Amino acid sequence: MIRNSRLILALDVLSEEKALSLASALKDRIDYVKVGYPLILAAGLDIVGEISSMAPVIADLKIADIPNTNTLISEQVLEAGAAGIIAHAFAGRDSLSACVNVAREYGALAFAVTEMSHPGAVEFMAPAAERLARVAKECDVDGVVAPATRPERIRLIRSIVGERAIISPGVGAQGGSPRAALAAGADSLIVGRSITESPNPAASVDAILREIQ
Ligand code: NUP
Repeated sequence: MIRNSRLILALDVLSEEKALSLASALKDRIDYVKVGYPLILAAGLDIVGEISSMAPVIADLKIADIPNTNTLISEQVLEAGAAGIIAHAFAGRDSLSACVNVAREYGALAFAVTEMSHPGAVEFMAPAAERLARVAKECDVDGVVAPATRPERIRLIRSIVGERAIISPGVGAQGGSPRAALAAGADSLIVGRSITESPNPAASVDAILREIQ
């Protein structure tokens, strides 16, 4: 099932039926399905287990609370079947470590956000991104999230996190180039709307795969 496509499908749709049909149609072309608040709030936490039966799920809850609450959130979503979680690094070492510790207990992956992909991230996150990347490394995350919209930032974050995975959202709908993000050092691309809103999602995935392989 895992094809090492370097593609993570962001499934930000609001219908369980649409989510399951997209996951089923695309599962052999992608490495992970990323689900977040939109789908989990709309369809319920069980959607994590349902999609996990087709492809491993990364739960993008951008966990950013006190350590105890982070532990409880991580446990809930990993118990539901997620293979990975995404937390914010800005809540600090203790909060991020809480997520990493729970991920280890479940044999799951833990990712930390260093700098987000949207324009507003340059206000507060970009100036702190290098420190956030160092915190992520010190907390022994498996990987970090860095912006495909600003490949030069991926390059910088790569110089800090070394061999750890970099997963990058922001291609397609947010304007980033898949090839530029990978050339800058991203390991995998997180792609949502340019696939999920396409009239032919499988063809859209194939077009991205052709572009990056
Ligand atoms: O910095 C980030 N930017 C971003 O877009 C961190 C994220 N986790 N994301 C998520 O990636 C976002 O919430 C969405 O699920 C996906 C990008 O989707 P799209 O812009 O390709 O539709």
